[in-house]
Amino acid sequence: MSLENYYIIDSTLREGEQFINADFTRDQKLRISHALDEFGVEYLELTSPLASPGCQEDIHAIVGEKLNARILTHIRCHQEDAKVALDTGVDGLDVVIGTSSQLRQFSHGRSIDEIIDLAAEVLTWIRSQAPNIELRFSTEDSFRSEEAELLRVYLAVDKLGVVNRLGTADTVGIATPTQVGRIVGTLRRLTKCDIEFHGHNDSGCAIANAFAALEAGATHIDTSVLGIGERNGITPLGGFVARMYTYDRATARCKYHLERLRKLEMMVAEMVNVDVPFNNYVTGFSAFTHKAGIHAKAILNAPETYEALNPTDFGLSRYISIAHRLTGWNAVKARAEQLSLNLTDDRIRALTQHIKVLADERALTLDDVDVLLRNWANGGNGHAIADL
Ligand code: HCA
Ligand code: CU
Repeated sequence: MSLENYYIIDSTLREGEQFINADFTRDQKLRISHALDEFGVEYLELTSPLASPGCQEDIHAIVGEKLNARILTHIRCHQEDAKVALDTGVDGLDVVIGTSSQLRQFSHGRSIDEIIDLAAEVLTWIRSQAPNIELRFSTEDSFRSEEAELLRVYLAVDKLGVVNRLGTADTVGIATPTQVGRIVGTLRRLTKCDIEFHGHNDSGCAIANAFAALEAGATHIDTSVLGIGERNGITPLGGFVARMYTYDRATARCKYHLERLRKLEMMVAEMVNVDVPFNNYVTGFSAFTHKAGIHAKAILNAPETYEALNPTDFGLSRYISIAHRLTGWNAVKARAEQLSLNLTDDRIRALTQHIKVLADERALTLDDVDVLLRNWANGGNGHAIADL
């Protein structure tokens, strides 16, 4: 298996705009577009021009920036929507229609045969109007759709010979990697189109599902910065990139400016008024911290022992915590060296035991340990908390 030819369709400005706290201004959309383009995502997906007059103008503005990323907009399977979308000058249209019984019953009310007829009419018309546009057809709620019906829709669309890409969407976040692999794998065998996966994260599988889709032959993955979207969102850009980096570091480093990730996330987090979670992929505050003495020792010898991601590739640095009772003398010694203090290994070992005893009694800070190190380097060896 070789997963070098994958493309990110970042949907922060479409799915992400559906996040409860997102109300992007034009200026914010332009800043996000530029930051994503500089990071290196291959596509930006923008909210439908039918959503509001402002959204329509936003698309014109972003198209006018002439970014490297290709610009897509996302529309319902309606000729009227397509007409307006084509006038915006985007590079591609992402057309979607629901195929699950839930969506057919409670959303658009069409049968599978009617969906096939409508898709044929709209997609053929788009192609006749725009021979060079990138055209994608996706089924909403693919993974709760009846598999035979779903395939009937995809194969009918594929047969039209007018779309570049078929999209699969785990709209309610219930699919498992095995299920995604099966549907995408079937499409891979039966069609020559590119295949896109869009996965929600309601049950925590969005990144794993995206990876399973690629393994099964998908070519395009939808993401958003910090995963923002409807409810608790979709595959997060940073987490997806971390996944691909651990699979093939060289390709991820070559495709994307990884060191720009943190700034991009901080910017979007501020715009939508959320904090970056402490355990966020790559950029969470504890992502490169090490605590237990055994870990610290190995990290000091060779960081890759306990780090699958190299923080410096992301413009970040690791932190070894020593002010606690799980600490080890190698880490304490490394700190003494950082402070240019002269202590023999025996003294460092004794001080480490002392730190453990103190830490059993109360929480310590790095400052506390630094004071102890300096005292001991000056000949002291107090055994009471009072020496802090
Ligand atoms: C939504 C639609 C969608 C569309 C995905 C796609 C989904 O519910 O807002 O176009 O492939 O999750 O099904 O985002
Ligand atoms: Cu979605």
